[in-house]
Amino acid sequence: MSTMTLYHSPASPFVRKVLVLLHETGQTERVALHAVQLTPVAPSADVLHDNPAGKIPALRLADGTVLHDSRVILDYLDSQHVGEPLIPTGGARWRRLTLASLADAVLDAAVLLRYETFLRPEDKRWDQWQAAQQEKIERALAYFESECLAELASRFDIAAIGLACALGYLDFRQPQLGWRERFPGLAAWYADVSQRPSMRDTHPK
Ligand SMILES: N[C@@H](CCC(=O)N[C@@H](CS)C(=O)NCC(=O)O)C(=O)O
Repeated sequence: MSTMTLYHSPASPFVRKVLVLLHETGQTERVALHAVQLTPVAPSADVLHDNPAGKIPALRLADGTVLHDSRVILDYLDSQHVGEPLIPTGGARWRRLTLASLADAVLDAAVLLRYETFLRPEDKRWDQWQAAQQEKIERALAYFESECLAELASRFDIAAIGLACALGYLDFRQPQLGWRERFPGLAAWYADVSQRPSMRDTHPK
């Protein structure tokens, strides 16, 4: 039976990270989804009630406590299962959290780019700002490609979940970036992890 409620949109890559972790740790049944639609300029009243920042994901626990953002929620949910933690507790912890943070930086830039092109009126757009967000994405992916392939392949943990959701979001919202051609190692890794049930069941739409 569900004891927690997750504010959810099937397009949100930050929400997807939570869903993938729930799936990977066998906790899907514990969380009910509360569908919302929101943008920075059209917030959801329900979300605002529970998260003054107006952002998803936010997770309401059985006792009414609300957790946000995705990093906090992942940390909490990872403490709620008996399997091997997806946020390592040993020496690898800080490295893996740092890689997860870099994956989140890709997502932040990609979500901002999406808002810039989808929400901002055309006469107010700023090409240089868009280019700078795109460069952030490219620098981060170049680092993952040149430094992290073996680490990523070693375990589908917090870092790998973050990057997989980020690459899935680029495919969904920024396909014109053509990241696969420039980062073939990441493309091969992503093709592999995309087959996991947790990734297949949470495809953005
Ligand atoms: N750092 C946050 C980012 C969450 C985020 O930006 N979510 C987007 C949806 S993908 C959102 O709620 N946007 C609405 C807004 O920015 O007001 C997290 O990790 O949860």
